[in-house]
Amino acid sequence: MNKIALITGATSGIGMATALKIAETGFDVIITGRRQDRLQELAEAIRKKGRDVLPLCFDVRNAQETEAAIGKLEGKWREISVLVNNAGLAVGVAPIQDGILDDWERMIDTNIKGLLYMTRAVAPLMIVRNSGHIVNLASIAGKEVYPGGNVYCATKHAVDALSRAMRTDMLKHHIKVTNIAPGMVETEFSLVRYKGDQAAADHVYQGMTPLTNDDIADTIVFAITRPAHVCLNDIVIMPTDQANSRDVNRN
Ligand code: NDP
Ligand code: 8X3
Repeated sequence: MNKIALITGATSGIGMATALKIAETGFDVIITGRRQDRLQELAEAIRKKGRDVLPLCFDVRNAQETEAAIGKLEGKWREISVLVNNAGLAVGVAPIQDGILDDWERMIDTNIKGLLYMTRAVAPLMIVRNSGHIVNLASIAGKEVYPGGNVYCATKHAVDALSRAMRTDMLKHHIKVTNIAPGMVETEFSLVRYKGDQAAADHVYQGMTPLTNDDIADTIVFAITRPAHVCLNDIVIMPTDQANSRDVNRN
């Protein structure tokens, strides 16, 4: 029987590329997100690769929806061996004194609470099988801070801390926890951050070569295909054109 991986936020960017690459590796996949049409399109693409796929449409900010979606899993779909906690977003770049409460709440509720709800729902399915791998999408924003990054950086610092904390809780259950901390990756991330302003989003990557979805998906596939006794704890992956959150080499 093929192994099962669950990827949150598979309707775009890193999550979509990861779902496709994990499927190519031989896993059957559970894909999640809020956009039903995109989940269906991705499910078709995965089926064409000869893999089984289960799309689940829900909002990770909603604890009840999250618990119900995982609680309803049947048969082989309960045997999740890899959970990729990828769903997340930045909203806005305002300095702290001008922060918009709704932006803050969306980031905190998705990036921290959503990741917690998913992990709480899925980890018991791994614990009964005494094995598994949780991959958390943190960020370079979880290692450093930058102007206007305030709450987004705080949520990713929380993910970084949770990865370390989860690793201690999961230790006796033989469950690996990998923290992935990318720099700039060109996805819909900046379009979401700038609330649909395409010119502002394009400006982020102007004159430099960012990472791609596939760069991160390849890294995740590498991490989850190491031998049972090997865990990659923390991976910082940057574009060659970016030294840290603030130093970017542009033409
Ligand atoms: P995208 O905007 O392209 O994708 C984000 C995904 O998250 C979408 O599939 C979206 O699906 C999902 N999502 C957002 N909110 C929710 C929610 N409430 N419930 C369920 N799903 C949700 O961005 P990326 O692929 O770039 O981002 C993926 C992760 O990588 C994020 O955690 C981000 O913080 C992190 N990251 C990104 C970097 C970058 O530069 N791009 C760098 C470092 C980390 P839908 O809207 O359908 O719900
Ligand atoms: C996304 C990377 O540098 O925009 O997490 O915060 S950054």
